Amino acid sequence: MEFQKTPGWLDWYAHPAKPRFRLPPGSVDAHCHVFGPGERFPFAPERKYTPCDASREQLFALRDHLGVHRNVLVQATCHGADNSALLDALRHSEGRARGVVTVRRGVSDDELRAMHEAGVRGVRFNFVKRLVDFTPKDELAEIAARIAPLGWHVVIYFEAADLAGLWDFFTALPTTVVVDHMGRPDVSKPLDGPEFELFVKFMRDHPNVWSKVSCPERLSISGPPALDGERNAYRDVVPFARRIVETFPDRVLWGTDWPHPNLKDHMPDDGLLVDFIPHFAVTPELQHKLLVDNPLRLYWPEAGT
Ligand code: 0GY
Repeated sequence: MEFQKTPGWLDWYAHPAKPRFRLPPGSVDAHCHVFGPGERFPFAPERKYTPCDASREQLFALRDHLGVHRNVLVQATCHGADNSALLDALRHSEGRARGVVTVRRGVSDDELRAMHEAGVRGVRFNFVKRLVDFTPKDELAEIAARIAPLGWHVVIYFEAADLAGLWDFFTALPTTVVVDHMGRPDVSKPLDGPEFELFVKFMRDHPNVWSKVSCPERLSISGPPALDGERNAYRDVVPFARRIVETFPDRVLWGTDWPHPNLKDHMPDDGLLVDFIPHFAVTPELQHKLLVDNPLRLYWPEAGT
């Protein structure tokens, strides 16, 4: 099937820089996607955007280029609850990829078992209104109860301003809960202001809550490297990311977010995203937890560290 990209859509970097920061051996990119290819894995009719293609072969090539060892693929909303492209990638990863899927209430036990077999370890609940239509909370609670016995977790994606309203639902979830992109803080607000404090409290009071320290390019207002050089890339995100990494070093994950859906004014160079890591995880110990120990504990506990 032929698909037309959403107007203004920026494609991912075809030739990212080789990172200068050497990732520790065994590092995991714990947030990335595959898109299609649309001809083989059509995008969902209910999608809110149409991406460019980003195949599993291209993802695995990026993995090797960056020095990443393993990937966690997260179902993107443009594929709805059809996880075929993601499952196909897992099955071709030689055990080096795990997945987080989107399912609906009607999913069967056999389907869940087959997904587990392929490497799925979580479901994603998305509350970002520009990306999805509303799903009733009782349906999500039912799904959470179904996947909990499999040892899976729930990944949640929401805007910072919506955390208070979603609090009761999130804090009742029966599994480990992983937040995408630090709950999307508004980095123009103070680090110790009420909005980010609520997110810190969410993690502090609930030891089952983890956070991905990812997507500086989505959160930054100061932006990518400019005339003052790459050392200053996304500098406004650094204090927020540092605070989460240093306060909760055993519950943080990192990911590229390749192929970076819905960016229209700036596409990050994935090599520079790797070089950004030591700005917010400033010691080798913090880096090892973020990139190796924590994701292995959650996604490959059998691999040990
Ligand atoms: C991300 C971010 C976005 C999109 C999705 O599933 C998705 O479509 O997650 C976004 O637009 O902020 O994590 O990929």
